[in-house]
Amino acid sequence: MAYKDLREFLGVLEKKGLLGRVKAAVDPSWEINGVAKKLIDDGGPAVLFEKVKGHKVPVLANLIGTAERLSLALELDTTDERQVREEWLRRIEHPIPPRRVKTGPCKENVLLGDKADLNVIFPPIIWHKGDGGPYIGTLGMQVTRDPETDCQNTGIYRMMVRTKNETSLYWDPSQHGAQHLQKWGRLHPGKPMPVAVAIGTEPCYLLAATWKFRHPPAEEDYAGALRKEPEELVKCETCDLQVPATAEIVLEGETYPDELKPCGPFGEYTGFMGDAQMFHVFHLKAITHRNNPVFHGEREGYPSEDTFTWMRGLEYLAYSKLKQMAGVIDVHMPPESCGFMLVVSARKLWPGHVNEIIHAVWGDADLGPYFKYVVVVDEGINIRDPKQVTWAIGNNTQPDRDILLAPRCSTTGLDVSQPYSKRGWSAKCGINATLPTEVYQAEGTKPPPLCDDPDIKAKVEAQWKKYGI
Ligand SMILES: Cc1cc2nc3c(=O)[nH]c(=O)nc-3n(C[C@H](O)[C@H](O)[C@H](O)COP(=O)(O)O)c2cc1C
Ligand SMILES: [Mn+2]
Repeated sequence: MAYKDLREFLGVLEKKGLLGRVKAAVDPSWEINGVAKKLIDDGGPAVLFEKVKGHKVPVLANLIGTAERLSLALELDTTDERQVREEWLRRIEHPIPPRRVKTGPCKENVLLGDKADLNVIFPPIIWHKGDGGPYIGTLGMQVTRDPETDCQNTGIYRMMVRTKNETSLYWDPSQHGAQHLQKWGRLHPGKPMPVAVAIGTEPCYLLAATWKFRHPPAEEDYAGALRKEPEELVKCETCDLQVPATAEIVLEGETYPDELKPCGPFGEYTGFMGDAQMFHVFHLKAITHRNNPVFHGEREGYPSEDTFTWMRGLEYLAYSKLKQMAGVIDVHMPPESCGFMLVVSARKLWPGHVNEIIHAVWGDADLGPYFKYVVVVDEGINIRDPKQVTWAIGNNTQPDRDILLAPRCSTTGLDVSQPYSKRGWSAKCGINATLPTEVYQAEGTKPPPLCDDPDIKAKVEAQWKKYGI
């Protein structure tokens, strides 16, 4: 049975000893940041800060901060990365439409117009020293509707509190929410577009909001697929957007296509501080929330929960696309590369095949902007073991032959390898770290075999006791 809401999931985590409750009062200006960072570094539990100094709403952080909790969110009992990935991809093949309900717990309190005050509902958390202000979204899920197709979208886009009823809203231009606003501006010039924000939902809705799906259907249909039951949605008070009925908090508001204000700086998933930039603005019209709501947020920075949410999703997406190519066996995105590197395991089938695989990554609109480095290794190399990948690169490559450079491609604006004037642009590097069999073949020879025989290794291991070591 799917978790009906965030609270039920927290109950399961608590029973398993995977939720810590902090009863001591914590300072939102630095202490939540510090504790969340230590927990992610140590592979610690999810954490509920019950008392935030000067505020009455408790804060939940580090919810999906380990492979075990990602697996539990999907009600699986394995932490084998490949099994979780297979199951994820199997489930999303069968989207389940949401069930529309008349009302739900998120309507227990309805605050309209002037009664809606962000400062009352959100503890002013500074997630990283140097942030430009308190951020609501890191884990706010923004719901919009495609003005052409009518299909809803949900994505996670940051919001910095500016006043009691105004936040910034940063969605990268490639994100679906931003594309909706761009279409809206064309179809309804000068008018604001409705935006709703759900905070604190059952975990599959959250996971769906981190994935780059093709639409229609909407993220709620994919969330239904992931939890294997329909998501229950309820209509907003001030517009016709539909949000999860059991969300802890829902913000309703609107955004103008041409209105930009400064937002940031903000600590980024790369581990660096991002700079302040001009972003869209969210104007609050209503807040609805459950009784005794929990605010769910996330410290970004590196490492962070992102490793187990959108970064896993990015790897799953790369896998689902590349496995359709002949010869591709597996892909892995080392989380410590922060989304910049993809390692591909492949069986070479023809001359030039490896370069085709590399170009396929860069040529894909969803993958290309992320992967600055694509490394292709032979199928015998364990792509999840950095030692084996480094061994392959060190031994198999000739830099002038096996490194492919592609200039003037795109990258995330958060890539600090470029100075601010060049952000968004990046060269790309492909490394063919497969054994160069074809080069030997061309001169009529074969590459040398490995000096350790797996048969001997297995025999020795099988009778290891005999040696008394
Ligand atoms: C914690 C977290 C914070 C994120 N913050 C942002 C953000 O501020 N802006 C943004 O464009 N994407 C952000 N993302 C990535 C998007 O949520 C992700 O790319 C998602 O696919 C967007 O939804 P869409 O594909 O429907 O546009 C964040 C993801 C997570 C997990
Ligand atoms: Mn989407």
